[in-house]
Amino acid sequence: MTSGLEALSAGAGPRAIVLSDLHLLQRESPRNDAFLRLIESPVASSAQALWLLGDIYDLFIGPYKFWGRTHARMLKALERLAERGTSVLWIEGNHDFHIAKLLASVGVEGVDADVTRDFGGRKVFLSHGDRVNSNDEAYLRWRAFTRGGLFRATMRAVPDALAERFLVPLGEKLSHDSRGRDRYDPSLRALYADYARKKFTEGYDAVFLGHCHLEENLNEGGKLYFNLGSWVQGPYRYGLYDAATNRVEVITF
Ligand SMILES: [Mn+2]
Repeated sequence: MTSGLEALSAGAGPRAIVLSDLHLLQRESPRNDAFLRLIESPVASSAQALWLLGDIYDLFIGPYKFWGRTHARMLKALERLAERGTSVLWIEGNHDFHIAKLLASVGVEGVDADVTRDFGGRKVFLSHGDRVNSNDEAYLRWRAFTRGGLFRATMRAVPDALAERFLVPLGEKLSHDSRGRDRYDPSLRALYADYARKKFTEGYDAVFLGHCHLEENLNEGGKLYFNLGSWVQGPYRYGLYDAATNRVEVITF
């Protein structure tokens, strides 16, 4: 049995698998395969929740039917998890959005917003984290445009076949461009930690962010800030959050 993918034994509190910024490709790859193995594994079906915090794919946007075909195995696996009682939440990132309807069709909650959860008595804050850096005005404008009604209506107006002809090569290009260019500003580390501390003062016990690709697993005064980093360079791993201890164990598989 592969280590890290076995079923969880009964714990004192609920546990959640946390993933963000995997930046999976449009086609089969070892990285895509690792994600599929994880969501098809006993560890995923024995966890109470699976939290996907955005940018799971390098490009996965729009309400198109062809995604149902190209991502059939992934969607089936998430559907199976939801059916077996793992609560699956997908917070949209800046590489995967306008997918809530597609996700709802397989029993997965897709959200274009920050999420507050009561998880085993812990007040948990979940976000992609792309609005943490309020100095990045160009990005925030782009974000507002791509999430707005005009962009959404334009995407809806594009026929499925045309979207596939355009989006799949664009996704491959994005993945190619981002290879070897995964260096993020280290000064963001302090900015993100301070953002988490602000959430602690608002009463949150645990704060989960992604986006900045800077791995973090901070415990301060019983509070937790966790960021998985990204899979672009690092090993294939997930965060296992235990509400009983309010800590995350990073598990490489
Ligand atoms: Mn992002």
